[in-house]
Formats: sequence, structure tokens, C-alpha cells
Amino acid sequence: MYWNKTIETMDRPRLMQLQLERLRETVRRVYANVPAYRERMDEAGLAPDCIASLADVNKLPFTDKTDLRDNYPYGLFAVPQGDIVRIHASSGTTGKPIVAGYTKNDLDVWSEVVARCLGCANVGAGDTVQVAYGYGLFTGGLGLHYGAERVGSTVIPISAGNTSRQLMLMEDLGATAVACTPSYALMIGEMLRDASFDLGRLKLKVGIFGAEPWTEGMRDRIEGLLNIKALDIYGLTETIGPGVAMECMEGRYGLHVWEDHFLFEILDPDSGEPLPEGEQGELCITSITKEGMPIIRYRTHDLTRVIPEPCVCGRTHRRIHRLRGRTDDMLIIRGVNVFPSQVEAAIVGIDGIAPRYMLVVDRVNSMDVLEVQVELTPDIAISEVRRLEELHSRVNRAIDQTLGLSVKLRIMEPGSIERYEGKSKRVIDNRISV
Ligand code: DLL
Repeated sequence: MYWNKTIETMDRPRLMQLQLERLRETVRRVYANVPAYRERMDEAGLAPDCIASLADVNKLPFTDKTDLRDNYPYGLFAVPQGDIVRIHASSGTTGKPIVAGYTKNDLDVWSEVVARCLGCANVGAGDTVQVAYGYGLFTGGLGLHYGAERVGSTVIPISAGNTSRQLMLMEDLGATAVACTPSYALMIGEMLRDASFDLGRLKLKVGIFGAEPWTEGMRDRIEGLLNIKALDIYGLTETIGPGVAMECMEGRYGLHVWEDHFLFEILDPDSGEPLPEGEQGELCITSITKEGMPIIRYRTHDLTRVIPEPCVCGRTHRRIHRLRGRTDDMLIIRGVNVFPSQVEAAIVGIDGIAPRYMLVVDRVNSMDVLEVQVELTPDIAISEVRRLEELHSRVNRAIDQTLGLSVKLRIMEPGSIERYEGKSKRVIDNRISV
């Protein structure tokens, strides 16, 4: 279901022409209004009208998290403070947060792109959307909220947490869609299963899950537990929040990036050079309509690749593969690169093992040791020794095959790995603190 058919199905030459016009305008605007961008461009010998074609985007200097931190809080804003009507922020891991500012028009664009995402999930007027992303400085709650209002659905702005209340309202208010992190969806689903809840009492059809990496296996699991279709939504505070890209119900593979607002490149994470189409690399995003805090060539650190083939849904905006993880989440263990999502892919679907895990890294006698903690499902008693041994070797084999690395496996009792209502923490790296 399209929200904005004209734009969503615009032919590519016209779309690219629109991108070029908007890119040129954005570059002129940041040159005129943001000293940090102007200095960078001057250093690189770039004039404000240096963009003649879309390919010229790669002349522009990159922006990274450190630039946002160095210009904290308002240094990268391109409009007077009086034109900023909303602030959001993402906490990050250390120090000051990343702050983003929105003009009235930015909020309008944001609702528009989220509305398109909801259209991708066939959510519209007549639907009831339970927004269980956190509300506040985090962009998830309010981002989905205004998008859902824009399409005319009824919004339940419940925010994350208080799972039993979530379930009561989900049933009583007849929610047809839920938006939250995949971790929280799993938690809700498991709670229903443990309570032997009759899913027939819910009207839920679809889930809009993002804000953290998740796998196809996790999708199957959540779809089974909640009897819904689960779709992936992507975005980040620096570019707008949720709504940069979204999977559609028809294609269900790859996320359409709303290219009339976001120009994207896939780069070699080390060299920063563009990669051949279809190769996995780091997603780099330039916002081409943002007014409050436009962002030029932002190094997201998120890893993905373009899916060049057109989608069956008819949308012309190109798709990216589900995000694999972040370059900065990648662990290097004895020379082998490990992403937490690989562990998820290995263990999810193994009978008796919950799709929940934690990676603990230590350095023992100057050797990196990776401990993978997984959890039994409640139906398996810790005393079933034979079953446990079988599971131990099965999980070990699956992890070994996926990671190409032997790990220390710890199978834990049900409920021992922490559950998250927002983004999950998957790694404890003790090498950093020692
Ligand atoms: O997580 C915005 C958001 C809210 C997206 C709700 C989707 C749904 P930040 O807190 O700034 O913003 O975190 C952005 O989260 O760079 C990715 O590393 C990760 N991320 C977001 N969506 C996905 C996804 C929000 N679908 C960072 N798959 C990004 C994988 C995701 N990672």
C-alpha cells in the first residue's frame, strides 16, 4: 500500500534529477550557514556550487560522530535557534550525546517518510498502532507516533516497558500493529507463550521493528510467537530518526531508502572509497532536504549492501540489505572478525535454545577468549544432562561453522540473560577496561 505513490514510484531519471537539485541546494546552504562545513570545504578547495552531478557527492568531506561531538550541541545547525522546534538526542556510549534539531518542515518530512514506511507495512487509516519504542529524546517513539498519525491510524503512545500492561492494552484496544525493537517484540512474544495466551484474542497483523540489528531467524521466531508479519525499519538520529529505510510487505527483503530525502553511498569502511554495486560496506548518508541539521556524507558505521534488482512492489527507491551490524560493534578475536548478529544467526532456531545471547570477551594470558552465553528455553530442565550435552555440542558446532572460531560456550538457565525493552546490549568486552 503506497502512502505517496507519485514519489514512491517515480521513475529513476526523475528521482535522480530531484536528488541532484536537492543536493546542490543543501551544499549551498551548509556552506552559507554552517562554519564547520564551510571550513572543511574551503580546505578541500570546494566552492558552494561544486556539485555538477550526483557522482560529485564524493568530492565532499565526510562527517563522523566526532564532528557532531566537536560541534556539540548546536554547532552543525543551519538555521537560527528560533526556527528549531524540536530536539532529539541519542545517548551513544561515551560522553556527550549526539544532538539533532528539527525545523517545522523537518518534522513534516519526518512524518512523511515514516508514513511511507507504514504504507510499506500496509498500515493506514483504520489501523491501531501500539508505539512501544521509547518516547523522549530517543527518536523511535515520537518518530513512529507522528508517522502513524499522518496515515490516519489510531496511535497508542504507550512507550517501552511494563510488558503486562502492554499486553492488556494490545488486546483491549485492538492494536493491529506494534512498533518496537525486535528484542522487545521477542520479550512480548515469549511472555504470551509462557502464559499460554490465546493469540486469537489479539488483532495484531504486523510489527515494525528496528533500532538494532536482527536476523532472518529472529524474524521467523517473532512472527511465530506473535502470529504477525515482521518488517524491518532503519534510521538514525543524525539523519532524522526512524524512517530512512523500510522493508515492504511485498518484497520483504531489503529496505527501500527514501532517496528523495536521503542520498546514500556504500563505502569501503577502511579507505572510504565507493564500492562496486552490490558489495557489502559502510552506509554513508547525505540528507538532501533537512533544514535544521543537514548532514553531509555521514559515516553511519552500519554495514549493508545495495540490492540492485527492482522490487516487486513497484517502488523505485533502491533497497539496502538488512543491516548486519556496525563496524564499531565488530570484535576481532584472535584475528577473526565477529559480529554479534552472526551468533544470533547461528543459534536462533535451535530447539531448546532461546534466541538470546551475550558475548563476553576477555584477554587471558594475552590471548583473546570469546565466551558466548546462551540460554535454555523454559521447557528444558537444567538437570536433563544428556539433552544438555547434545545441545552443547550442537550450539558449539553452529557457532563454530558461522564464526570460523571456537568459543567458550556457556549454556545458562532460562531467564539468566538480561532482557531489553529498547536496544539490546550484546557484548561485554573486558579487554577495553583492562
Ligand atoms: O535507533 C532510530 C530508530 C528508531 C530506527 C526506531 C528504527 C526504529 P539511534 O538511536 O540514533 O536511532 O541509533 C541509530 O541504530 O546507526 C544502527 O546502528 C542502529 N539501527 C537502527 N535501525 C536499525 C535496523 C535509532 N533496522 C543506530 N537494523 C544505527 C540494524 C539499526 N541496526
